[in-house]
Amino acid sequence: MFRQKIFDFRLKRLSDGKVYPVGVPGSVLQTLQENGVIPDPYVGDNEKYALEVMEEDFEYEALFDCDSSVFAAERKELVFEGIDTLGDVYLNGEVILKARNMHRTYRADVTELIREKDNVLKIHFYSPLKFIREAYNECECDGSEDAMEGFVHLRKAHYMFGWDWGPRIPDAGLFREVTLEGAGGARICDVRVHQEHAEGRVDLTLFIDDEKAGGCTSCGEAVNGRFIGDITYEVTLTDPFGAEVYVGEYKKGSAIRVDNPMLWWPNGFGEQNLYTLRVVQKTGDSVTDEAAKRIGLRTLTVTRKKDEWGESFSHCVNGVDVFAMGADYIPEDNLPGRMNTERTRKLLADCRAANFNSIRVWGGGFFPGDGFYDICDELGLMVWQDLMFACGVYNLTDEFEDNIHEGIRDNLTRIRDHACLALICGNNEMEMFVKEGLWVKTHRQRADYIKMYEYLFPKWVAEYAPDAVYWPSSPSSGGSFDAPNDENRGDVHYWSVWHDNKPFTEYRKHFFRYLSEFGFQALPSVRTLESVITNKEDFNLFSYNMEKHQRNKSANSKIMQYMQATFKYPTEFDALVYASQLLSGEAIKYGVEHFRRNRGRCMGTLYWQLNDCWPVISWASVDYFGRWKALHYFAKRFFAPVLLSCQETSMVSEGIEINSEKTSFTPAIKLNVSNETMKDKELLVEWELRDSRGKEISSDIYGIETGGSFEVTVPALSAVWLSEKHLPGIDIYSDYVSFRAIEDGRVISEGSVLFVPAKYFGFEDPCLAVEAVSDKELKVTAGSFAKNVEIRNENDDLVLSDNFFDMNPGERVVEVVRGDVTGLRVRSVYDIR
Ligand code: BMA
Repeated sequence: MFRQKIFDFRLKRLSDGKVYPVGVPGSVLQTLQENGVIPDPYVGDNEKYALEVMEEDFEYEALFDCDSSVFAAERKELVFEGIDTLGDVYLNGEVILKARNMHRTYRADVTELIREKDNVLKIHFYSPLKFIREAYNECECDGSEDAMEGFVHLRKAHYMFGWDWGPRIPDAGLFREVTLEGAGGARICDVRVHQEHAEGRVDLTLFIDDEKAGGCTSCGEAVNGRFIGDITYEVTLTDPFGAEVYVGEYKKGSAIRVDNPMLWWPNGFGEQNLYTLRVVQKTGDSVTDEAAKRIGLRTLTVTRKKDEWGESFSHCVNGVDVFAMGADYIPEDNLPGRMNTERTRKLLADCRAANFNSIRVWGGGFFPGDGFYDICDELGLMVWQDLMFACGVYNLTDEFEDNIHEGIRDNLTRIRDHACLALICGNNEMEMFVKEGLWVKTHRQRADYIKMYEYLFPKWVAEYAPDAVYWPSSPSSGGSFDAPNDENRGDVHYWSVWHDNKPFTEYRKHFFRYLSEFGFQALPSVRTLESVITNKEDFNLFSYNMEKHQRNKSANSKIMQYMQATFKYPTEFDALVYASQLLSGEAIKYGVEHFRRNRGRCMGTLYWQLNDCWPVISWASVDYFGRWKALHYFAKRFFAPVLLSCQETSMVSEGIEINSEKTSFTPAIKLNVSNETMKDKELLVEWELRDSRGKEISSDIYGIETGGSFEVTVPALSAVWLSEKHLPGIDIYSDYVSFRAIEDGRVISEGSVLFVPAKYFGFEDPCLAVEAVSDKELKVTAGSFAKNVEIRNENDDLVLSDNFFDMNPGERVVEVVRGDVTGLRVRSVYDIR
């Protein structure tokens, strides 16, 4: 097999005939912006110019000669990894394909058309806006009001038409590579690996060129999915250290045995061992094709067992039920050509750094590239993969069915052998919404829901990814409109904290089996906002340009409402950013800690959302530029493999307000250690009551126990409660409890709790100071108790080993993970005023 990349394209704007060089991957809008034709669509309200442009049609053109090796090959195919979206493709004047689906890999046999020299590859891109408008006029199918009317009709990532965190910028172009392939009489279309695990061994069966995958329309008679003629396969399997564990000819149906397999585990449970499988195809004596893939030896299923609460739901890896910890992933850019593996690697490495073991690819974007899954394999992130259907009712015509079938087949065959693949999910939120009748206009649409997600999709998954788990929707209890968001079964999206304005404490009333969405918005760093809001006057939460970067219409008022419940009014914009980030961190922490304390009943928390597709106020914990918001540091702490947390009885947990008739309650703490590792843990747990200066309060002041230190054994994969301590008579307005878990002399988890909202607590000025001890280490000092200490640099792009942490008076050293140490600043909750 010979391959030649076609990348030298030019973009023609048909309305004025102007021509620009365009990168592949790349796009129309990216090119127009780079050439100064349109302003940066992310700045101010510039998205309107980008949107206007997308009313037009565009043309891509590449002139190329064939590499002699490709040209000499018997069969030639053009492969398009990503066409966005409506493109008629011509080679040397003849139509070779009509692309209508962004979620597809297109192949066209060009053996007859290709010339040795001067080939002309042309793609006519039609306006996606015109298309959805006309389609909607013909058939009123509805979906999320944040996206443009008619978006459901086009197999193009939904978020590009707008979302409650995304702009309306439906770009067009080639967002992935184009390759010309030249093959001999035979080629490998596809290799699927099936694993059978037994005690001390794994048997691998290969399905080479599986005809059913359907991805090889052009293989022709020569191969056609069977071992025919004198085609043979040689297989090499190498272990994670590069040692060959199998080399030999492969006979269809036989098994490759791996003794003493090195298993693949998600982050926190073991190694991410990856084997490499190489398949060499020979026709007679000559090598006609080769394929390679990395696989992890593991079983990865979902455990659903009836129990006293309902039915469990957890990922089961190599027979072990694990607690999923992570977040929901959206596409990393609104201009998809700008995404690349390097950016993705940085983002996913930041997930691992925050102790994630899971990630959910949300269904309103597009399937990530191969690099994403490779990195998840390497980092040990289990992938919950939605199929690309979200918040919309679809018109299931025969044509639509064929189109989505091809898209699902292409992607499942591409990703199915990845170790990280934990689950394939039919859609985002549609079982729940169709049941409620949201966006549903006809009985037929309700019937089509079942046909798509509960008949066609499971059938296609069984065909193209038979070893993967299929789950009909997120959330779901298993399908058939049977209480999709039931808290006692399946997965749940819980939004009452936030969308329904419920206090953080509301999480504690629930014991979800697996929470796949819950979230809380925060502003990104001022530095991030400065990239899109250029006028100083606009640095006001409710200004026109700020609200252009806040796409959830009631979100700013929610931020302010929760702010009022928790902090003093932040008079400076920069303090507002900080306080809003703390709120988001506290909210999700409140939830995750509670769910981890109830490990067993609860087995997963994926918060909404990991990342952003442009600079915006959103639920993300890492912003568009990769800056960590407070939530990401909070996540690192609340997803720690061993977590010491405190369920406090406070004014907040008791729902008491200062002007309530009843204001008395007995403050209390109940500590819990959750151990999400495979090892039993011997820990020393300490706690003490302290005053607002951070001084330990001795037991005779209130005549109660005011501290303790004890050894605890926490079995692997369990959560253990320590006995509750009542603290009657303490001064809730100035006393707090500080606690920590110590393993082998090292603090591995710590925190503090207040008994009143932070706004009423009598913080003393902690006189914080920070200095760089070296390029790699910073030292912070506090004169008294400091809550949520944040250290920043000039560019606000520091990533530290810890940040936004609570500090008793004294010193603390943190490591610099990235960013330089110039212009250091430090603040704490004391500064929200
Ligand atoms: C969820 C998601 C998204 C949305 C988010 C915040 O339910 O599935 O559709 O962005 O809520 O509202």
